[in-house]
Amino acid sequence: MLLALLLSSMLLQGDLTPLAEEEESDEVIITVDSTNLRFSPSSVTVTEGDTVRFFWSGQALPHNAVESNEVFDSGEPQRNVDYSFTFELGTNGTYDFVCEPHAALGMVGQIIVEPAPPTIENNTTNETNLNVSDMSEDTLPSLSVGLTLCAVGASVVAFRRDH
Ligand SMILES: [Cu+2]
Repeated sequence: MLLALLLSSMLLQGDLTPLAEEEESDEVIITVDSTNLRFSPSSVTVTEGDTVRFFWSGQALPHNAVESNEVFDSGEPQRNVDYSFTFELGTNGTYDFVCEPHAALGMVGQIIVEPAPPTIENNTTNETNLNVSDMSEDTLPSLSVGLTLCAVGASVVAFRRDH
């Protein structure tokens, strides 16, 4: 019984999690580490729709972040930079970038953009969102059916043991 309940709640969470993630748009911050000559982190993996923010302030040296194919460019090297770039849908791929003044010293980085999870058509999404609010009503019947089956099974086992 307890196991069935646990399994049911795990399944429920499994159903809800992808929906929650779909609406999230994350921001990943890349800064400069204490050596003054490295991006930190120098390699990140994001998902389409996410924003990468190059952020540092009060640096000893001026830095920038320029993508190899000029996909993004934070501009002139500066000690204070706050530059954001959002990877829109369809931009999945690998992006190499450098700090121009320090590229030769190894101040380089890489951003891997993974495809966004398959999107549901707008109509379907709305329906799904509606269903989430009605989730308790929708899932309770199936939950009780499952529990009833478990109870029947348990009593059959008990019956056999008794006889
Ligand atoms: Cu630099």
